Amino acid sequence: MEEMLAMSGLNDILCKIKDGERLSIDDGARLYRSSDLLAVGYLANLVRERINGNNAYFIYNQHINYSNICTNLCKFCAFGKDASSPLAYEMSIADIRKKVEDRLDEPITEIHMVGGIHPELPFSYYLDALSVIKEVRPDVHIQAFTCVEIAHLAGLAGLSVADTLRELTAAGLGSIPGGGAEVFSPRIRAKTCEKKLSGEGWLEVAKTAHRQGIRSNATMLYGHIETIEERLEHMDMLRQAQDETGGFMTFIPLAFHPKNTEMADLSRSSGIEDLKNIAVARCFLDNFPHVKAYWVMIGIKLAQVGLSFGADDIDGTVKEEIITHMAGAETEQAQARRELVRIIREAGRTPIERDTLFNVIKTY
Ligand code: V47
Repeated sequence: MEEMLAMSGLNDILCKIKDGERLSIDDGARLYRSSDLLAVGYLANLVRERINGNNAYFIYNQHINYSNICTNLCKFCAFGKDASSPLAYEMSIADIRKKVEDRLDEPITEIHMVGGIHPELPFSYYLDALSVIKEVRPDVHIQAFTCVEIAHLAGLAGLSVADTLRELTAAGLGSIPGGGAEVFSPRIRAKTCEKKLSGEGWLEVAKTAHRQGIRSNATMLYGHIETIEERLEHMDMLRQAQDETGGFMTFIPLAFHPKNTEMADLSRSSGIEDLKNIAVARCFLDNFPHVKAYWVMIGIKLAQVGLSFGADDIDGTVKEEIITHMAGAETEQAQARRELVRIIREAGRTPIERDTLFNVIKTY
């Protein structure tokens, strides 16, 4: 394989990876532009196995999207709706309670809760949403509200981000999911999500959380109008933030789904693109402990292959996913735990059910 790498012109990157040397943006661009997918995957697998051995993680989780009403209305999003849309919805606190109660017989350890930037819900709604989940299911870890939502909540509360996070944590927030990062480039934000919190703003919320001991994830939405360099600059900003705080757990490349969005003329990403985004991220983000192949977006079969291309996590059981399915995802709504275990085993990895913070629940 290493002879193959010499042939693919990536030998110097192999040496850097073996020596634990950080890759430059230029190295990352060469990996993206290489036509030798197996060579790129081999490099990513070296990093993956150095950091995570043969482990492949999953979680038993539940998604709750409390409302799709959103004032940002990003061009790549099919989920967010104006309040006047017939497709707009908003859960009451009683609805959220019912969602949690309905699945009390399942061994769910994490509730992932995000929504849009709602123009009217008060700060108390978000505190009550957290509290009611904890009341019904006290042991569950709540991973909720993207950095974009948290900046909005701080505005609603009239508090600093740090104090807002203190209030949210007191009500039950455990950690922060990686959404809302998109691509940090101001060019991409101006063209696709001009009303959204800036990339710097997103990073500032994440770093503030980390300084308080709140862990978070990071995403990158790829496969629309961004360039390879913009992807790498995005990851470079994440890598620098991680050097400062060490608070990120997982990086999740998100494959753009165009259906029902204002960018519906674009095509879906290819399997090669999906695997390259996982692999380049694994090589480039040397200080991120985990890289996730999110099966909801790339399908369970490609997520399985992703476990040999740098990914060590495939997210979880999920069951009710709206954001990607509104945008045309044809993947399942849920995966049974035994199915996740089976596909990980078949990939030759050790299936590990984890909690949100990567404590081991069970090794299969
Ligand atoms: O922030 C929106 C993205 C994100 C589309 O932290 C789209 O573990 C593809 O962040 N096509 C929400 N993507 C999902 C998310 C997430 C999911 C699972 C796990 C974690 C985690 C985070 O989805 C949004 C946005 O970046 N998104 N529209 C679309 N059409």
